[in-house]
Amino acid sequence: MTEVVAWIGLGSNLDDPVRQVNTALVALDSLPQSRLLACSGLYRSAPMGPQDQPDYINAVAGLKTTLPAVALLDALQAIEQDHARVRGEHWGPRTLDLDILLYGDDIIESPRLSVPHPGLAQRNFVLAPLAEITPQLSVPGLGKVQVLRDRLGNEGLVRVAEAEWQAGASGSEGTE
Ligand code: A4P
Ligand code: MG
Repeated sequence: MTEVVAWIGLGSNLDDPVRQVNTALVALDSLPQSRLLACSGLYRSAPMGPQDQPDYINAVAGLKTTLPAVALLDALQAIEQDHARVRGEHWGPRTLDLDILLYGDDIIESPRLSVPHPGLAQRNFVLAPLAEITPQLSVPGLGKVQVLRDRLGNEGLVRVAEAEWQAGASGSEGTE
């Protein structure tokens, strides 16, 4: 079975987002045929899309896995369901969103999956945590993560102090 490194984007802006992201990381590490290789720090980011929603907590994790891409998507959606994710408005608030940013260097265009994730190059809340853990990685068709990250500014983005997220601090949801 082929082993690949998949890069997963995590996002939450409801019901104690720091806790949602931390428990999602534990769930990722527990997936079958998979092992968590790396995870970034947490970033607080202004919402993209509708503005009448709380700030997000975003992070990125690297997962070594032999799960095929669609099986990985199924597993991620099951974790989202465990986190009481209710699919509502497009780009609307959510307890947990798990996106496959990259699956090895595969390019996938299917009804359920677009990989690399189509928003990757435009989102500083994805590229900043990704560059923190794998700056030299090449994104198929787009180039190096660090170069892509450097093209974007830091607008709306703040890295959360480790003392805050390691304590699983609550009260992180909001618009400070
Ligand atoms: N899908 C296709 N490709 C992928 C992929 N690479 N990874 C399909 C995961 N899913 C993928 O997703 C809808 C469908 O996308 C899935 O059923 C899957 O088959 P969803 O999570 O149900 O819906 P969504 O998340 O509302 O839509 P979308 O377009 O995925 O939104 P995004 O791009 O995830 O953006 N602001 C900040 N600051 N931080 C955020 O994290 N996130 C969003 C959601 C909006 N604003 C944000 C943030
Ligand atoms: Mg999504």
